[in-house]
Amino acid sequence: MSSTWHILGAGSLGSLWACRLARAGKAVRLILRDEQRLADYQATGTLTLVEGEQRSHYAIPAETARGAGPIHRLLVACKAYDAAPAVARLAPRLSAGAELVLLQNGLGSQDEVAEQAPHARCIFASSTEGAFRESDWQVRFAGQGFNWLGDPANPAPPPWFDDLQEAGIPAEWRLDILSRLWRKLALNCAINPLTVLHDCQNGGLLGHLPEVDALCAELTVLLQRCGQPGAAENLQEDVQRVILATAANYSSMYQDVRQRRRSEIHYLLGHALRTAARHGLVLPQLEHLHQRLVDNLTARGLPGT
Ligand code: NAD
Ligand code: KPL
Repeated sequence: MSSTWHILGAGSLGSLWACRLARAGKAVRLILRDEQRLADYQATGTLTLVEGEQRSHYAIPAETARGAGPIHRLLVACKAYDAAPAVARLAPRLSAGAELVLLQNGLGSQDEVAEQAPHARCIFASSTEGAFRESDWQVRFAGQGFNWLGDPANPAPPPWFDDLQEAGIPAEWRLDILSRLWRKLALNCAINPLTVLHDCQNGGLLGHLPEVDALCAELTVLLQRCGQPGAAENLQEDVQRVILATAANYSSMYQDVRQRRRSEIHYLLGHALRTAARHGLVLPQLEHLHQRLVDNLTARGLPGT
């Protein structure tokens, strides 16, 4: 089986992973959105990774979904709302037993992707690394972090897992990946929407702690009810710890909204509320937060889903 890493989405995280894998000598191919993006990339010919003052250039081959040849290993590095449609376009090229690594934040997109690729193995990832695009085809590695990977359907790590260490991508294989993704989702639900509504850095929420605590209380009930008691433990303390540790940062949702990009609300707060509804739970604080956020996004002319 080919050991090529196909990278779907050459945005911030996709480029960060592609450059590090290429630097370690792994075979990497980018899959770009359309012929226009491919022509743009080919005019430049390289991806640039910026780390501090250092700039490294990698001539990684690229194609579109219409390229030829089977795909055995695919890193899905699109936003959560783009992941399933992007994988659907590639479905005819996925080999039997193909492995997909899903980098999306939040929950819900992983199941949407699995529906489009029923014969593939879907490996879920939760990342705290930070990267952003300085310009087209140039990504800055902005925050050291970590990656947890796991497969809720199969405890065995994939045979290529050591590629990550060889590429300097910090990663651990976890049997409790769903718990990690739920915990991150809960942190994001307690922090990110409020930073948009109060127009503040994460640290600005120290002035709104009763509101944060009320959300944490409902998120704790939800996590316990939906079979994720581990993700519920000490949530309120952890949220306050993250607010303090990231006080000077703007949340990812704040940045999306500021840059007039669609947010991933559907896979964060939206997923929390859909799960609550399935369990017959009424969570008034979270529902009110969701409504305020949708109103806020709509008033800015941004999608509320
Ligand atoms: P991004 O917007 O920078 O990159 C996504 C890329 O996917 C874009 O280049 C877009 O053109 C491309 N894309 C969309 N549809 C496509 C298609 N059909 N075919 C090919 N390419 C397609 O997003 P990002 O910041 O890298 O985030 C990706 C995911 O990782 C998100 O769910 C995000 O929440 C999560 N995440 C990001 C960071 C970070 O620091 N950037 C950190 C942790 C988690
Ligand atoms: O993950 C985050 C984000 O901004 O998306 C933190 C920093 C934890 C805030 O929720």
